[in-house]
Amino acid sequence: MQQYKEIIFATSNAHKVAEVDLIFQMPSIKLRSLKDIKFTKEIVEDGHTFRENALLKVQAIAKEGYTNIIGEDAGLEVEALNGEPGIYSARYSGEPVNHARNIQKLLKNLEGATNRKARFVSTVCFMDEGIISYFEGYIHGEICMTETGKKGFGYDPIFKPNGYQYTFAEMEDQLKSSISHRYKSFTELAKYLRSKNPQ
Ligand code: ITT
Repeated sequence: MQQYKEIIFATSNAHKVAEVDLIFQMPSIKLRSLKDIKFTKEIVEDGHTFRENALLKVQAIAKEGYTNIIGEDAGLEVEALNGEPGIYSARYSGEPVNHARNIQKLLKNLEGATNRKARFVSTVCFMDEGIISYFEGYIHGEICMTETGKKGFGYDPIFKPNGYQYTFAEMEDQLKSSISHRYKSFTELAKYLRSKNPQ
């Protein structure tokens, strides 16, 4: 039976690592980040979908000789903007990545819009000795008129999930990590791993 002792999480985003540490409670698995394996090259994310970009992250690390790898591509889709910024969420307002500028651009593009519905998407790609599987997670909510809160990252200060009166950036880390798009995709991955490796 396959044992998953060590899995590389192909991300350089420390917030994602912290969130996944809260979500992914599997004692038999040690998640190692790119920082842990001292991988510092840039991974070019030029795919056309979340899946393609998640796979590119996995492939970049597979080239280094690792076999069990997670890549996640995530983003925000705004209904009134036809799904923008989507896969371009990180670089919505250009290079270098700047979350404050991205938020300003999004709020400007939504000026006057009555439909402020949006969703976060998380697509996880897992490579397991060459076998590729994908897991998706979504959370629906709306884009606020202004920024509120200092926690989290990215668009968190302007995203209010449905059923809550405050933004992701105002929530305790534990709460965001129990309802988010990332919670859903990584919980699906955890189920898959448990089914292959009962504890
Ligand atoms: P890696 O590629 O190294 O994993 P990244 O931050 O570049 O890290 P993504 O390519 O998945 O990650 O970028 C997605 C962007 O979408 C990210 O920069 C944020 O702007 C936004 N985003 C994704 N998840 C988010 C979340 O939980 N809260 C707020 N914004 C998020």
